Amino acid sequence: MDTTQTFYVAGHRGMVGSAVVRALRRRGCGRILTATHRELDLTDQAATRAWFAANRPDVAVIAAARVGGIGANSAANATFLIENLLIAANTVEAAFRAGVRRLLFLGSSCIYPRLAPQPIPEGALLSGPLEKTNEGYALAKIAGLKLCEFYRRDFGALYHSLMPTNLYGTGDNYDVVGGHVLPTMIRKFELARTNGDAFVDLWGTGTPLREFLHVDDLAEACLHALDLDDPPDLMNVGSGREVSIRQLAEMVRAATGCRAEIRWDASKPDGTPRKLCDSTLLRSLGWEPRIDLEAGIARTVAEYREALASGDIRLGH
Ligand code: GFB
Repeated sequence: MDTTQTFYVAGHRGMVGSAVVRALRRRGCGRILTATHRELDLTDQAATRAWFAANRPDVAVIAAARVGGIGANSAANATFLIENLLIAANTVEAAFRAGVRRLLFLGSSCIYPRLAPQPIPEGALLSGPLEKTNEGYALAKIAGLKLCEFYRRDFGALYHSLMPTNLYGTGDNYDVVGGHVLPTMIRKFELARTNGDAFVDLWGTGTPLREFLHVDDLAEACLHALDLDDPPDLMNVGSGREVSIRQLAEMVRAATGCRAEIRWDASKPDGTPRKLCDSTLLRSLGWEPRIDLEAGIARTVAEYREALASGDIRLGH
């Protein structure tokens, strides 16, 4: 990677974008452009075109998205589809018009069919029906990765994508209604511990299997992908380790020191039964995850406590 290039990280205030900015700085990249939502609304095509034309980065990393856990997604498929579709279409098109040489688009492992073979290879894309709880988000991300593939094929632009598994870590959103499962569990167990509650209510049956990756491992994967001269159009990024939601709950409870009993609310959705990425392709190109789940959870609990104490924490959208 040429560290003298100008990088634009879309979504730099989010968990993924902020991790990418930190990783670029660690690499010695000095010219990193960012724009807050107020400065640039990526769902606005004219504004996005104008921003790219004025700033002309060499490389763009598209980590901006409306994201959320199973609750947020299943309640708002229309919003997740339209906002993420606009962000993908506007950034890819505006980047190309402005001569951006390289673009890395970030998606999610929910692009794959609900009942894809496990671990899920990249080739499973579009081979079956999607999980209904996040169909809107998945469709937008499929459109985004296909846009990159087609701009590369049709116009020779070096635009490519990574599809991370379930992420967690520094700067996560601790919204107990709309958030992802891991930060939500941290918040629920911490609240129960400090309130002395007897029970913590979790969703579903606890039987679904999920794979978790620390966001700093994903950020290194992004830099790794950007280092490749001829990257595959699409690569999965996962830790390779699967845990059940029930196991995850026990791990988070232990990490917080909470003694409350877990109650499972089976009226809430389980979502897809299993979602383990096959990350052989990226691993064969030299990337590997470094943060194991126990250590990552311990670190995230400590960061949650610090963020809560300082008031610098996201508890909703
Ligand atoms: O991270 P999460 O919300 O989303 O995890 P997905 C959902 C799983 O955790 C389900 C269980 O099996 C839930 O039943 N769960 C248990 C809980 N307790 C809780 C809780 O208190 N809160 C939450 N949120 N879940 C998301 C997609 O799917 O994965 C997104 O909706 C994205 O689009 C993301 O792709 C990576 O893993 O099911």
